[in-house]
Amino acid sequence: MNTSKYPWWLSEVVYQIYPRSFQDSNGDGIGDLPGIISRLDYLKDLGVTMLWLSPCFLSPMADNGYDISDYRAIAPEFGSMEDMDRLIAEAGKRSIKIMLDLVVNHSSDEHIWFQRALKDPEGPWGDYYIFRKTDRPLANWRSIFGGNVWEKAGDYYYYHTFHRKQPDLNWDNEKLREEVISIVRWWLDKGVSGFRVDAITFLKKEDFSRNYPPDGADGLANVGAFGQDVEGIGGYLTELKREAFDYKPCLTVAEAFGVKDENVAHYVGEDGYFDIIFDFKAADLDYAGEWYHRTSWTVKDWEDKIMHDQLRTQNYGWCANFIENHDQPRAASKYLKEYADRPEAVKTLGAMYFFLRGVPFIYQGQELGMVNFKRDHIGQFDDLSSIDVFQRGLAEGRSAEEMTGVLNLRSRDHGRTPYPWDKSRYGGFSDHKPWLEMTEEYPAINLKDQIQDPDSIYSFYKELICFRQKGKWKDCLRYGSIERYTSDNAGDSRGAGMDQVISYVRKYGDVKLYCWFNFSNRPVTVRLPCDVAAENEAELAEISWHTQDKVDIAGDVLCLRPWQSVVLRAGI
Ligand code: TEU
Ligand code: CA
Repeated sequence: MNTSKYPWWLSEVVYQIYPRSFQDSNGDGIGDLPGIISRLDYLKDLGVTMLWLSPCFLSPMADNGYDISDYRAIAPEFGSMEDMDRLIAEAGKRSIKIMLDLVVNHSSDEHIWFQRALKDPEGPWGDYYIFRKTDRPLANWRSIFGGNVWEKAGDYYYYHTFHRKQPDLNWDNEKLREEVISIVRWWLDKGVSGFRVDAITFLKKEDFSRNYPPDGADGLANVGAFGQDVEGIGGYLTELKREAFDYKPCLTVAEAFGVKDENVAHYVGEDGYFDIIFDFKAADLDYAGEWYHRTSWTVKDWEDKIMHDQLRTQNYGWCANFIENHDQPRAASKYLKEYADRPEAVKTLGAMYFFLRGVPFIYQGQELGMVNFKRDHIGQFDDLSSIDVFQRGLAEGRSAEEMTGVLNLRSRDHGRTPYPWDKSRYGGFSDHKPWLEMTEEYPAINLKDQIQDPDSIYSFYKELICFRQKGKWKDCLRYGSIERYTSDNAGDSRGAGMDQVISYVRKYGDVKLYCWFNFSNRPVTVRLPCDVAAENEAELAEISWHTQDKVDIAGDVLCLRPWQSVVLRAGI
């Protein structure tokens, strides 16, 4: 079939790097751009084709770079603009593209625009931000990192969705929008191939005069619950696409919490504001609203959330598929819980999301099956969100011990510990004490051991990437449609039920793939669909892909081993 009608970026496998924690090159305990350059051969070998770098621009680092004070400068701890140019060029030599993080809902309060705005809130720079002359906050909205969204500055208050050091930019101001467009074009001219667009659903603000029912002891209401995807946002985003992203070919992926189902059509697809968006319903299934409001989710709840996004998006475009990022705990710990250290379970987790419809993203360390750390007290955490949630938990009457437990499940630091290259002191990340403690697992989970072991999680990820890029079903995996699929349990009472299995079907032309992923420690017997048949071992080998020793089929019954993934092609 002719595949040239599909977007080029469906052939990408994106790898997210958190620059601070990937590789230190100059012994200051902080990862940097020369460090990334020194590891490009590794990334090439893994098979990824695009690198998304979390922000490495000039920043006071209140939120580790998500507070930018100059969009056209590199933070000195990460290197220089020459290093960035060299990274783009060296990656390019290896056919690896670079995607930058575009953080334009807010800037740093140390950005020159904000410094000027503070001096004259009524002047032209003041209008780059959102200032109001008032003696109290306009309403009771809680910012994402705690406290009222309105922060006092002299006779004025200014608005911040996130931390007070991250004042929101005023997208109603045409000059500000022109600045953003010119920043995007400037980086495209430098040779970057994509943007991950931060917190974009917050751009348009809800009516400031409206109070919401408080949802916490502080009397405030979480702005995330009502302040996203607000009517009118489309004007800004349409312009951003037309004037900035369409300037040169690039892949745009938006961090889009809170997009309403009926608006997905506006956000993705050929006429959408972006190419693809991240949906967070599956990623955040373990809590409701607050990290300390834990949920007891089931495999079926998880599958429902995944398939909801897959199916709503399929009508218009493609998904951005991920199980980890720099704001999330480690996927093995979150989804597999007490089985997080079982390589076969981690592999099935990888295969399940990798074969979904859309572009796969891998977060650094995920390919090693990294797990959450366990810390004993709040002083060991760096992430400002963790510290805020901890304090709010205490104010809600929870104990410090309980809240430390919550952070051990949810802190954003889990994904940010230095990359464990080997089992030496500081894991080959640095020869100096790193900015954030290593996870205590690093001697056991490190790249050097895994790269030498053909059965390791790393080797499995490499195989997964190769299978999607070059395997016999690559067109179906890249371009095929997706449907839910519920098989009949073949009724072996010793096994687990179908409720422990995630399954779906991918279809492209005359290729149809049934995919099953057993998320249980017990076997599951499945009645085979009638269009799957193999007379002998050789035919079975032709139509199957699986994890673990073999596909176990007897008659019309497939027995999934504990934590096994099986893909069967219909017909022969
Ligand atoms: O995240 C936006 C966001 O809403 C998350 O911070 C989410 O609320 C959080 O994971 C739960 O605590 C983006 C970035 O990914 C994040 O790292 C930044 O801190 C944030 O924007 C501000 O730029
Ligand atoms: Ca360094």
